[in-house]
Amino acid sequence: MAGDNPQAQIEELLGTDTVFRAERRAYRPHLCPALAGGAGVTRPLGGFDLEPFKIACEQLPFVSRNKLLEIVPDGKQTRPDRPRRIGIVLSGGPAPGGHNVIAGLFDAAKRAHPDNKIIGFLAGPKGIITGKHTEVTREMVEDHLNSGGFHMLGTGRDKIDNTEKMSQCRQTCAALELSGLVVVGGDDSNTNAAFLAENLREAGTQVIGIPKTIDGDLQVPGLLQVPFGFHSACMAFATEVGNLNSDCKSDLKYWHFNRLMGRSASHIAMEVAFQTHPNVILIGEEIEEKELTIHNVVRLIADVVVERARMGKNYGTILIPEGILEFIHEVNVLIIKISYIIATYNREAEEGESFHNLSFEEQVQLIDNSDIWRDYDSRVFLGFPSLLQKGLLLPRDSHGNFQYALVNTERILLEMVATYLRKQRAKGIYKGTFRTQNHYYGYDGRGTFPTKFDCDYAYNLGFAAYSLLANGATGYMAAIKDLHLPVDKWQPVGIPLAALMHLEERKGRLELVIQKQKVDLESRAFKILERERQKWALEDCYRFPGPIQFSGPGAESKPITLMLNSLG
Ligand code: FBP
Repeated sequence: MAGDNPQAQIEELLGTDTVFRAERRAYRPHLCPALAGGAGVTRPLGGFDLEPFKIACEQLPFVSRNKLLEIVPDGKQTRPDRPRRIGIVLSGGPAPGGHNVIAGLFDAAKRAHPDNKIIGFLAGPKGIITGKHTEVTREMVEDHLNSGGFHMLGTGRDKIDNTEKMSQCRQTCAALELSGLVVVGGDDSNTNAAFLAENLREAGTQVIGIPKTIDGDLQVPGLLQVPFGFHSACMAFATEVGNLNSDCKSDLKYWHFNRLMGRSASHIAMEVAFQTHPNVILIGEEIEEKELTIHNVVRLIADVVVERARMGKNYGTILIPEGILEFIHEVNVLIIKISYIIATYNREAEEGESFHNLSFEEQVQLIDNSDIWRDYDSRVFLGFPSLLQKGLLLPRDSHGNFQYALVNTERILLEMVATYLRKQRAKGIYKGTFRTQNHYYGYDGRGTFPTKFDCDYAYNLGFAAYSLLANGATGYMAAIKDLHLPVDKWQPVGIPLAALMHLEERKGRLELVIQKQKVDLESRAFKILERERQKWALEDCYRFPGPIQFSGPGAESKPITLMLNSLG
């Protein structure tokens, strides 16, 4: 403490630099053998089927010729003949570990040549379009090492989706004399990376993508098990759900409805379920396969509530992936149709007009008048609770995606379950009490401090990106293979971006984008979940993972899903 001086004591108590952050800054991420000596060299890697679709070959004629690469140690430690200037952009939602990608890229670049420079674009892809940038310094890197968020540079969701924006990016890269550009992002951002690689080739700027997203849906079988950020966000959500398990088991009076971020796929919900053993866990992909309606989903939850009430247990925890609506067929059809109607209206609207300037009644009217809207659609729409109707009309994001994060799905389901239980009570089937709390975990977990796994992983990705650039690669995603093994067995690779792309409906049109990976219902992890959750429903098998650990044995944890799927 600062002696007897009260003012100095106050400053010390309220200082923004906590002991916790200082301890984190002191940690040096571990590098895998291929990168420990500095940037590695690349060589072809066989054994994986990565043929791009014809449409990818047509739209990306140059980068679609890329073949899978592995990065191995550089025995000769070759230096580049001239210093490199490399840009980096953080794109999409924040994910814990982003700062370590920058640190890895910076350290690899400086090790290769002291005059190498890293240029950080500000506020996401818009920074490239407008040329807003800053030079990344050693101080910035040290200050942000092993910390959460993307605040060193900021982020954004701008799409480089027309020739004008592409030419602005080309001008920026040329003006800054960038020989390389690293795009840290999810499926949409890596789609940007593929098109940038194709278009900046002649200008001499190579482009490498980095797999980031807490959603966990950027995966390539056998090569990329999980993107960085997923583990940390899941652990942050699991801490909260574990605490609620503890509360509901103590107070015995609430059902906690928890919606978990993660956009469409249910990877996060599944991982948090393994971490916490809730009473009910919904998996979107399973709901889709079983063709459940929203009323079936309500029944699924209510049946557990009724059964537990018979056992005198009027409490529990429920996990709801935020993207569940996409997997309920009758809801998804409406999402797709409404997205198309909104996109068409906005495209044809006069300057200053937009679908979302209309009143709710006008929006419904407009939808009703559309050629693609059937009477059946109206009947389904009008049968939904008003919260769901309003949710379906919410604005789409800049890529045309439905914004699941904005819909209170947990409240919608909670209210529908309550209505159903009232009917069951009237019939004498349900005699329990149904007191509820609803929660949404999303932005909090996205901004958490990274786990040690994500710190090491993201730092290796930064090194891998530099290695790919130094070897002349462009149109690749840097990845680390065999993440379930210790760091000294990790294998960095370069995955051709074009081979990951397929056609998807965006803003009412088919577009070539990186394909998201949903939960595989045949995977080992899902089969285990299917078995275990029956026990979790009625018995109280709650698991309390506690906060993210950075020292001690708990610090070495990895995603349970990843570990289960890699069991022999
Ligand atoms: P990325 O795909 O860019 O990583 O973003 C993931 C995510 O956090 C989703 O889980 C969530 O649905 C969405 O972003 C929220 O977006 P926004 O930040 O625009 O509210």
